[in-house]
Amino acid sequence: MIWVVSDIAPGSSMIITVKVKVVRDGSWTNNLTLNGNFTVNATVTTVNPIKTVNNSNPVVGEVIEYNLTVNNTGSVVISDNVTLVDSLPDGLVYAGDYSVVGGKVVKFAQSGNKLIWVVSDIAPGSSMIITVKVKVVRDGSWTNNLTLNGNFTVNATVTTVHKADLVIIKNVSNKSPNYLDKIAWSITVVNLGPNSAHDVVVTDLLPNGLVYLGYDAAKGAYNPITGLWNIGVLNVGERVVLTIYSLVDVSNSTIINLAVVNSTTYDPNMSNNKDNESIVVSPAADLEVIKVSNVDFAVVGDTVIWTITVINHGPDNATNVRLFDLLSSSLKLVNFIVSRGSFNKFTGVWSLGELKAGDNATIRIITIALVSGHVVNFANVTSDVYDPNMTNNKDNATVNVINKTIPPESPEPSKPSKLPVHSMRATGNPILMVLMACLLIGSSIVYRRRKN
Ligand SMILES: [Ca+2]
Ligand SMILES: [Ca+2]
Repeated sequence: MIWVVSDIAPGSSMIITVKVKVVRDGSWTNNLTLNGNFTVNATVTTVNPIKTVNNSNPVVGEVIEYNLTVNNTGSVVISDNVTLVDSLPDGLVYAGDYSVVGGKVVKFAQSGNKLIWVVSDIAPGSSMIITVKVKVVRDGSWTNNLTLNGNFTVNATVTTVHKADLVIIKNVSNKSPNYLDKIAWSITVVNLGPNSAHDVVVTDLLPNGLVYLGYDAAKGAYNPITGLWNIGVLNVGERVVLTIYSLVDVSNSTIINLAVVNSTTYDPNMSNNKDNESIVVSPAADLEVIKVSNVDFAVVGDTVIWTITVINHGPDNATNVRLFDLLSSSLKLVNFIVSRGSFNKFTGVWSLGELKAGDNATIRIITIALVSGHVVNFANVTSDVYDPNMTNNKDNATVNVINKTIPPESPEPSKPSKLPVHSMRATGNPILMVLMACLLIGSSIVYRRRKN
């Protein structure tokens, strides 16, 4: 800007007042030159506010520190009062403490969410730093504005990290159950903090080979279809347990059961959010014995044939199958026929070897009844493979043997046909029977005549 002036009276001054606008922070020296010789200047100093925070990712409840810095970038001391207004957003509250380095606080006031400092005495080239403590009270992203003299505004933003380290532990009541055993799985979830965890969900779907029976949970509900256990909020230090009851419906296999915990709250350590437990199920074979005799009644000296069938109902092959059938001393072994394996007539052990699932085998033992009475013959089967149902592993058959020389007791009316026919020959009187029959027929004829 150039002015050409004149008419300045002796002893008086001419004053030109010119308005300029400060467009950048800094220290600006403005030179005035008169006729190209005299140069005078004036320097204006601007202040440069800066706002920083010591932790831009705090958690709720944490006290964080903001540094409000006012730099004097000029060459003169800032002696005018400078007003700093710090506007705290919803999620932050003043923690009741601040400290100052450099400069002087003329006044401090708190008005609502605003913290107001009036400061001065900031030396050139130095800074005044106000460190103010605020507490994070709500989750969110919070921008904190600092305004200097109503003009300059700077800000710092914090985004809360609400975090909770969840841990899941899975156990099983029996790591090596048998086929059709009932086992219980326990899933424990713990919140190690530092915050409560929200929308906590465990995924634990029973794998194939396990039949769901029911569950127990002190908190939340388990859905066996989706495998989701909705826990909801889990507070710091809180521990919850889910027990899932199941039936082992598979054999000869290993089952791995996985459980995973998740939450909408940030988890700083995901390595402990899943756990699995496995079970090893041995092979199983349900063997059944069926023993029958060819007769229910016999006379001493008669032949009695015992047929014993061993069935493997599976689900797996049975190995080293042995049937124990030691004959009663009332019987004399005549012969035997096996569909497989070998029978030791002295020990009464029929060794079948392997019996595949669904297969069956038969032994027929031919005997002679030696003495009268109830002759009971037991058979019992075992194998090296687990049998889930031992109630059908033994069977017996009974034959009533009567002596030829002793008259029979009155035959039971319900089972007359069971009596051997030839026993009548030993004790009955055919002539008497014929006479009685004639008498019955005669009386019947008389009765009919009277009716007519
Ligand atoms: Ca975790
Ligand atoms: Ca069985």
